[in-house]
Amino acid sequence: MPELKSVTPEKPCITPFLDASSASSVLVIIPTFNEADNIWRLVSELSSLYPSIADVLVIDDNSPDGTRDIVLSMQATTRGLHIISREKKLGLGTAYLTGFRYALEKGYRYIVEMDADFSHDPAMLQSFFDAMNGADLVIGSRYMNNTVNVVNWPLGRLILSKMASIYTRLITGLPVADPTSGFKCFRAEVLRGLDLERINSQGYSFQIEMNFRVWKKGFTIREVPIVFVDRSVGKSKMSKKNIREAIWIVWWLKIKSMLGFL
Ligand SMILES: Nc1nc2c(ncn2[C@@H]2O[C@H](COP(=O)(O)OP(=O)(O)OP(=O)(O)O)[C@@H](O)[C@H]2O)c(=O)[nH]1
Ligand SMILES: [Mg+2]
Repeated sequence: MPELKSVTPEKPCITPFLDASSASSVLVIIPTFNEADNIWRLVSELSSLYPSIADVLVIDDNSPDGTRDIVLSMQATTRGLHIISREKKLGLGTAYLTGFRYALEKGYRYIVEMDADFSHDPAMLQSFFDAMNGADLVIGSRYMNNTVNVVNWPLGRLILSKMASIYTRLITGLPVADPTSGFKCFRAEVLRGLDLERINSQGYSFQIEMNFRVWKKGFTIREVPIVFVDRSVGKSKMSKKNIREAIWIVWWLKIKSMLGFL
């Protein structure tokens, strides 16, 4: 059994796959566009919760608010902090794909997706790591066991998200309670097993498409409960276009899969 690494005094043990004697095996990918008010605190919390276990990769799309400069200034004092700066806003899906390629190239074993706006609590990552034993993809779910763990969302937003989950399950059969969640952890083999070049959806559709492809390849998906808190700082970048895309993507995935083109 490898040496175990403590995270907080209350949680002395972390799951055995995270071997503290080797280099970081986890890469947390955080896409950012105008997250200057969040990124410093998020990176600080991650590096103090998971020292020497998880590296962080920020994918910034030339945020006018200076997000990139904050990350660059933290690099001198923060171990394992990386940044890829893209020239303009190119969308969430391509940001993650860029991060996935980086992770595979560098040999990380576990790859986390996480928003910068504190809707995803860094402390909850511990339960993802625990659940990775025996799973290929762990999804942080707001809607497990018929509960709704969402704080501060307007009712309309909540209904939309919940309906999207039901709709996705009904059309595609994907056995996931929260298919649009953007808080998740992949085993590297899963990303290697997918044809990432063929994925070009964005936003919610990107999450649905990734889950669907992972499921169709026969990988094991597990959900862990999370509490999703609406951002208190900064602006949402989700658009009506993202919602429209998610409506048709489920049919596109289903048809492609039925024809054997997935
Ligand atoms: N690099 C990059 N990051 C993006 C882009 N669009 C959104 N993001 C980031 O992706 C994460 C999720 O975006 P949000 O705007 O919070 O979207 P959301 O969480 O689905 O929606 P809200 O609940 O309204 O906040 C945040 O960290 C954003 O900064 C983009 O085009 N490029
Ligand atoms: Mg958000």
